[in-house]
Amino acid sequence: MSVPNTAARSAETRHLFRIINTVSSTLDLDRVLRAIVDLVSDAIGDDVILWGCHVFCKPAGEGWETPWHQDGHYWPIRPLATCTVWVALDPSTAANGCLRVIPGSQREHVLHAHLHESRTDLTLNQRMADGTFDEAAAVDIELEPGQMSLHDVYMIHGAAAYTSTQRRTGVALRYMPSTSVFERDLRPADGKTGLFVDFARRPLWLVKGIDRSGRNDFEVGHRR
Ligand code: NI
Repeated sequence: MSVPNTAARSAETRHLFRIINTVSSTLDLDRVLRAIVDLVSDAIGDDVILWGCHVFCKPAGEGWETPWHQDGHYWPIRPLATCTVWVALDPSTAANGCLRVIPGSQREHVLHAHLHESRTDLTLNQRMADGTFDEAAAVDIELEPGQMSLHDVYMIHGAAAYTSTQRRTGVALRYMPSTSVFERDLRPADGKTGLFVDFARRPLWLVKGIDRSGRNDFEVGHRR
């Protein structure tokens, strides 16, 4: 996410609250979320844990580039597995820096080396080395508000910088199969994003099936 100035940030916050109020008052969210979990199940199996939810908001004219990367580089889930659901709240197009993916790059389940990037106008400071994949194969994932895409933890993806007047907002829901374990003590060695993420206190929700691993903790991080 880019970091807008204070006035822009408060305007974006008000905008997000308006969206959330509108969505929650006009949709049967429970039904929608169950339908999403069923789609995720098709990809990762019948036992599903929700472990993350991020709102991304790139204000008009302030969209930093997200360098090519694989999410698995950053996350303490072993065996590594996650399906991300990206739900568009604004139009997400090539013109305003939509998600770009390298089709099929997830198939071999290989995490490629990432290099430190010293540029400060990026949303991540690690990027894949040049020559490790064919950028010409990239596909733009263009979405209308309410549409969504799913991508695997190994998929190579990124987003171009843009100066469009169209804001781009979306919600990313992160789901893992319960055959994997959210290892709270694990600090992915190279996962330096520049942002502090407290994996030790991250709450988990079992949203379908049972905890197949028997090792995931569904108490930590929840408010009582
Ligand atoms: Ni990513």
